[in-house]
Amino acid sequence: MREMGQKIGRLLGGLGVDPALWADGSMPSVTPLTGEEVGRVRVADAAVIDERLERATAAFRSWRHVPPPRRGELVRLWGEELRAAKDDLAQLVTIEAGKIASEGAGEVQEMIDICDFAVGLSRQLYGLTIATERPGHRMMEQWHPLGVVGVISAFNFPVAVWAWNAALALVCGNSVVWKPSEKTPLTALAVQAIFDRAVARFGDAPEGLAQLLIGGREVGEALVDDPRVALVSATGSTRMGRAVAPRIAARFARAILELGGNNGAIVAPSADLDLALRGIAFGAMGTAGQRCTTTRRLFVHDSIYEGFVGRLKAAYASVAVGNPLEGEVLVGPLIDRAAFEAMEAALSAARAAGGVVFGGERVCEGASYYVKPALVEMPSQTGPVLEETFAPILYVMRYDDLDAAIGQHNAVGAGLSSAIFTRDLTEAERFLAASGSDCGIANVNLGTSGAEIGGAFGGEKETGGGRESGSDAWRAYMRRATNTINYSDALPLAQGVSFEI
Ligand code: UN1
Repeated sequence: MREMGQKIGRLLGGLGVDPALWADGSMPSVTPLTGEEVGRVRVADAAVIDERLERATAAFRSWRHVPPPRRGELVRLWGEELRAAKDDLAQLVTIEAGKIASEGAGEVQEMIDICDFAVGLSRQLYGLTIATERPGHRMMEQWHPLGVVGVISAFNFPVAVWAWNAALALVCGNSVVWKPSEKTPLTALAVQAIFDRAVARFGDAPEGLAQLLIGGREVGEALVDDPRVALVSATGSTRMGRAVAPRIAARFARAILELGGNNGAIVAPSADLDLALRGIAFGAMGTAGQRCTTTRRLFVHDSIYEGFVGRLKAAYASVAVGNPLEGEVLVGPLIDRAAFEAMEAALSAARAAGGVVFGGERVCEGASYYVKPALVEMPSQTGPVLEETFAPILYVMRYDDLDAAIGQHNAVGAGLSSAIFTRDLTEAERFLAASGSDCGIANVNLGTSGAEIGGAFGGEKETGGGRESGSDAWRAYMRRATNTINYSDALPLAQGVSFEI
């Protein structure tokens, strides 16, 4: 116990986090590696929330005047600080979220990548020049900063999701207020300290440009309801999204919602089965099944079913589960007891619906929750298969007709990520076509998880429709103004309307 506390203290101290912020507060931070408490953080009360939102509003008012490439310079410095802090921050992610070392490092790399992207973007916030029907006129679009951006993030990507939002929001001229998951406050404190170092080097950034609000549901609700917050970017369950979306809509604020995923993959007869096996193993078991992009449903063609599922089971049986600080494991712990109970409940429901469960056992007792990933052969897509359970459960089903399999694939509420493994071009294209996968992400010959930052990230239907990260996702963080300028002496009206006075 003492050892883990000391390690955390060393890491946070090295990253410049004031011990007063995490050592004697009221909210415990627990590591899923052992179930021990490793910190006690201070929680923002209503007065602190109000003060920070006031500061964020003032910061926005000044930051919006700073030229975008100069704003990009802050993000460039932030990326440098992240590079320097990568190993320590990755270890904190491992301790607080339970990720294996390479996934912890990968998550910090994702932050660095989005910083690089945002620096380039800071010179590319392009608007269009549009052909106008009126002589002596010019029509164009401008993209202006939006306001205070509220970010609500989940435990499973405790640092990268904030970075996707913050890096874009900042170059777009906004200020940011972040409510991290209650399960991962220490990584949030570390990230804030790293960001503050970049601000110090930058020199003249307004105070309160990016701030942290640690706390429970009430903090998230404050961001959702406060008229000072122009955009709420929320990552979490569909249930959470259903609760917050109408409240954000009621005050006509903007929302980016990244909600649940119930991601499916299809393995077609022509697939490279070695590659498919690896793609599915990482997608389904990686991060202990706790990514929103985790592969949860698998449709395998009848003609290859026995052999392929047999190989998959062998992979499930051999995968190393355990404490990522103590050895070469591929699957770390579930985040907490509630996650374990949800997994148990889903497996019972699957058995009741005729499923045959392989794996899924808890591998140690005590206050931590390590489980063998579960593969469940299902007679049909029913019961728990239709829901997202945030745990390593892969439901496997047979198919014989691709169109029917795509129909089944799309017959769930969520619409985040999807994949097909095939070497048949027509099958691949059918999966990617308008009548194919209905997800925001559709891949061929790679798994459902592990997207890179250059593409827009997000999904349809109950996933919420939001897009973050690359491509033109930045537009959600700005407001568009259409400007028409008349440089003639006449006033021709559009659509040929005549109005002579
Ligand atoms: C999430 O699980 O909330 O595509 C985000 C991926 C990661 C992001 C996941 N780049 O799996």
